[in-house]
Amino acid sequence: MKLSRFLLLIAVLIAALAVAACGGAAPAAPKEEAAPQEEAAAEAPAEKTYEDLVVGYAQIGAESEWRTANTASIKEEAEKLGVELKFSDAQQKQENQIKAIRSFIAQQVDVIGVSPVVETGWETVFQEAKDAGIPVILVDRRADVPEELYVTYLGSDFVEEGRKAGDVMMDLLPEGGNVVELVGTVGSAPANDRAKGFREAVEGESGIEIIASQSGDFTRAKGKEVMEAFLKTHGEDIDALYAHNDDMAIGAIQAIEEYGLKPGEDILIVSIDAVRGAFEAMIAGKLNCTVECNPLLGPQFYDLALKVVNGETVDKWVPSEESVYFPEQAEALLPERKY
Ligand code: GYE
Repeated sequence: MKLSRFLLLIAVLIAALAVAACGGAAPAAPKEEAAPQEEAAAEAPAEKTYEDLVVGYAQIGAESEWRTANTASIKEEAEKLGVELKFSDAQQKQENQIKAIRSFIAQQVDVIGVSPVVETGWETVFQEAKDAGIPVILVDRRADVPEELYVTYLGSDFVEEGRKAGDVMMDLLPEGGNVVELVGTVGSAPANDRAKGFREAVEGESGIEIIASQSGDFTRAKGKEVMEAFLKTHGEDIDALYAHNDDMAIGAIQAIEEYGLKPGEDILIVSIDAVRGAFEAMIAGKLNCTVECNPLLGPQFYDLALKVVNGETVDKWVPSEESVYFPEQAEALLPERKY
């Protein structure tokens, strides 16, 4: 074979190989890969967006400044995201919350959010939601039910809040003293846990004695009423008050003033929530400390709701981050406070 022919043959072979490699095989490959992808896309349900979400929310009521801020956060965030929200106010009655949940089930909402007013008595209705395939998210307060009956709990560590309040009380009363306690709603998670955490902190060598403990149901009116009764019985023997929320402390402040003593001086006060009213009371020198409990749970709630309906796994507890505030910081911080 002549050299020129041989070279020509080589060139033809190289060209043929090139066509086989690029032109021939290439179109086949994506076809093979595309097929399973197309199949998967056809099988998987389309991801929901916030605009597709229908959420039922069984709120407790409007017992405190905290609750008002919490409700506003849930409603405003729904509006902002385009979520369809069915909101129910149970006026602090468990039976109303249960009714609301049943009506959300009947309306086939995508997700149910609930702040259980008390811890017990939820199994039946949560099971009904589960049977209907509707996930339940506990917001703000826990319920005493088996874990498979809710997808997640979004809220605070109330025991830790109680411990923080107890630590502050020990700093305020280094020699110990007589403390009266205004308890939250009987049987509610924050009342149970804030009582527990406080006791954990002060028991032992602190010299702090809880001489009276009664529920003020988380409201100003009841806080005032119960503080009046404490004063009637114990009068000037009371060194300090531990209130499970700011509203009851604010009610108690009135009772103490009407009794003729100085709140914040004659009777030291530590409470929980860190609402604006507490900052104002600290600025006025009538409250010695407030432990923060964040009510602005709307954004995290809808984020979780969307993840849950789209089949994503979420943690069983999503805690909120919180702080402790004293009178010296109150004036500077008040303008920034959102609740
Ligand atoms: O501390 C109180 C409200 O559940 C954490 O409920 C919430 C509590 C809050 O009424 O002010």
